[in-house]
Amino acid sequence: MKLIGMLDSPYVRRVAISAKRLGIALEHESVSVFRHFEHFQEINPVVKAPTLVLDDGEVLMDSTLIIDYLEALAGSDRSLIPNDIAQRLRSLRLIGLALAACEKSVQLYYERNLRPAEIQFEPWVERVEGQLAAAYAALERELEKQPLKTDGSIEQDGITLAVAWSFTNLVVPDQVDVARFPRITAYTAYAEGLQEFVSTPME
Ligand SMILES: N[C@@H](CCC(=O)N[C@@H](CS)C(=O)NCC(=O)O)C(=O)O
Repeated sequence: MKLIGMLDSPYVRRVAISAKRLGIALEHESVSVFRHFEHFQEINPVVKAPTLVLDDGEVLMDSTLIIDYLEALAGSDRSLIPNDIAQRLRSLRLIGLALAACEKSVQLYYERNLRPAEIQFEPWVERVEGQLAAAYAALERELEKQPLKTDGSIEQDGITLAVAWSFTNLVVPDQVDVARFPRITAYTAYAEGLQEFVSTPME
């Protein structure tokens, strides 16, 4: 199976890291949705990263759906989502918040880098900035209530949180005041030191 997309996409990176953690080998092709638009279109006409091309040529997109498929291939004993219903709920809540942070960071990045300055719409930018800050504030509170383990293990909530924070710091660093989010910062430093993260650098 081949994973298509650049690792500077948090969505591509969470799939690549999850696959390693699940013990599933994926080939990786760094194709940009912008610089290699036409080549990407040949693989997936919708041009969404990540795209997973299965061995029979079937094409799957959306990081959460791809991870769901990889989870099923790996089997429930390797799952990165807790089975216990209360822990599962918390994990899904963290993942949802981290994915919202990814989405808002992407929107700010696109607004700043794709839309000409003269037609930028400040109320929209402020709205997105507020949503991004709210997502990280909620995540910081969640880590205060119940820290994620830093014993060498990591699950989908930790993967998505760390990937999101690293991505936000890369593309909209002015949006993240590290002093306001000490737990997220410390957890991300832990995660970025794990072998699966080190071997999957943002390009
Ligand atoms: N919900 C999707 C979001 C994927 C996404 O928006 N990826 C961006 C790259 S970071 C992309 O494909 N952008 C090109 C476009 O939307 O036209 C997921 O989880 O995979």
